[in-house]
Amino acid sequence: MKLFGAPLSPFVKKARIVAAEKNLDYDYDPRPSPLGWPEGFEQINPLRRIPALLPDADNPHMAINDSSAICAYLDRLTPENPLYPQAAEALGRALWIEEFADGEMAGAVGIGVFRPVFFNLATGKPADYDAAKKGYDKVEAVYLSYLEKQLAGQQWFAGDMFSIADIAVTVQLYNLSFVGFDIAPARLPNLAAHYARCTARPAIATLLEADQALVAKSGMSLPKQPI
Ligand SMILES: N[C@@H](CCC(=O)N[C@@H](CS)C(=O)NCC(=O)O)C(=O)O
Repeated sequence: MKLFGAPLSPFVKKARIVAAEKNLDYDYDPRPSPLGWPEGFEQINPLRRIPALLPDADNPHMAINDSSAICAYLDRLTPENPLYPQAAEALGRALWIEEFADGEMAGAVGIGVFRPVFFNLATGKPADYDAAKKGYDKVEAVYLSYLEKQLAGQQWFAGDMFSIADIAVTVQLYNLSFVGFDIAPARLPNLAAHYARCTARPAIATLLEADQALVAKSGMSLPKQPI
């Protein structure tokens, strides 16, 4: 199978974390990105979004698009390390938290915080940290504070297992951290501990290290922001 999409996309990262947690091999094409699409990518995903997955690399018309669809597909490929709870309530909670993180929250993180810094720098403009700070304040007030409460008294978001919900939240927190906005443990202790727990997992740590190596190589400066 072949997975498409730039590594810094949180949705691509979600799919890559699931593949890594499940010990699945895949070919990887990192080229498609909101900053540039390879010719013909619409044949794979008419919505022109990443990630996209071809179970059969030679058949672009049978793609599975959207990270949620891709992750559920990958989970079913092997019974090893299931990432979706079995019990109805825990499954429902996992899918809700995944949707919460992937939907409006991802928009607020991506457009409000990540883009004013990273897209500006990647296109030769100065980072707009004023806009990003405003964006971050909204993300914390509306989304992170809700997630903090959801973790009260529990290690993981859904039931007692690491699941797709934990991955979906982690990739969003990572994109905040990537552009300098590390969540404050004093205000969000449960979420900060959860993030540390998730990013210590080898499947996740390896991918994040690869991103940091890319940034170091590019010479881009992404200073930590006081929040
Ligand atoms: N719900 C989709 C969202 C995918 C998405 O929006 N990806 C972004 C990159 S992070 C994208 O492809 N954006 C296209 C654009 O901005 O033109 C998923 O979970 O895969």
